Amino acid sequence: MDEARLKLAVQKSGRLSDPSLELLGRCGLKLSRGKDQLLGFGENMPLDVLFVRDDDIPDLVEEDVCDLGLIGRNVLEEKRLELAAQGRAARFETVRTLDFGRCRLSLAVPQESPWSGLESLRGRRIATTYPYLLGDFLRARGIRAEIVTLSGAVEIAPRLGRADLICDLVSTGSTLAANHLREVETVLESQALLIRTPLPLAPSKAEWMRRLLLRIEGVQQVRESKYIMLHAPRSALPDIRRLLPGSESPTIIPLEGSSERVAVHAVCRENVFWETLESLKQAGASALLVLPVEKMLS
Ligand code: PRT
Ligand code: ZN
Repeated sequence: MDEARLKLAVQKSGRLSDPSLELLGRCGLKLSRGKDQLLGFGENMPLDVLFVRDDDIPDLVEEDVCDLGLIGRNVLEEKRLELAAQGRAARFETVRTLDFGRCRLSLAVPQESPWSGLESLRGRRIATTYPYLLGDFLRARGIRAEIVTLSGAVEIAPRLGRADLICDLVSTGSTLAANHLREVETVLESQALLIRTPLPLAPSKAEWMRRLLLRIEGVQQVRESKYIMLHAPRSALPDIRRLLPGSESPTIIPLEGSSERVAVHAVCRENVFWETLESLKQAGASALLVLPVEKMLS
């Protein structure tokens, strides 16, 4: 592989694949990739993407095969604890928290099982694919329970008699409901992260990493940001400024033929909801217009 190009590990096929590629696309990356090819070549940036199983991503960054990786916090923290158990410190750093892949690692008991807090865990068998995270959670709370490590299909373990309860990832909760399980406690909140090797990079790579991070920041800001335009009487400006969500200093433009009314333009770094528009209207605003923001660089 070319040493002058950044290498980024991304999940090949799974829940993180599409949002990861979408993020890179929004950062301007054009990737050429043959069908089923493991390596995508960045046509317009010195950045190549390696497509792998998500579980391999921390190792690839650890072992310097890749400079960067997009990975769920759950997988990363499990790996960190696994390395710690072997007396090794992890050699990856989190550089950005991303706004996709949200889920939580939770404890769930069979619907009819009584639950009176963490005490109910003592001496029970808990099935999971995250033995290190669960072990750490139990240790920190002084609870002794048996961890049953499985490689998948955790949600059916109680029905099969292999465990009393489970510790698994949840997003909507419909898998738990379908398996007559009830979520009782969160072990870890998770979302996708961008990780990097802690090793220093060659200057050209470091420069592209810096640019990529700035673009990711821009993409994240834009998702929430809106451009808002409205007309208002000058006297209402203090109220209107208070109501504009997450905006710094709006632009005030005089309106032709009126000394009393002005146009207000502002970038709001939060979503603008109907309630906000209604309050603005009540404060005296008219001709309200909310536009999406395409790109942003500050
Ligand atoms: O093949 P590979 O090893 O790469 O993929 P994988 O099967 O290990 O992972 P994948 O694609 O299922 O998930 C990748 C990452 O997505 C996870 O490590 C999490 O960081 C994140 N993520 C977000 C989730 C979920 N949401 C999620 N709901 N990962 C798994 N689930 C599963 C969960 O295990 C359970 O079976 O979905 C089910 C529950 O979903 P709900 O919506 O019914 O609650
Ligand atoms: Zn996996």
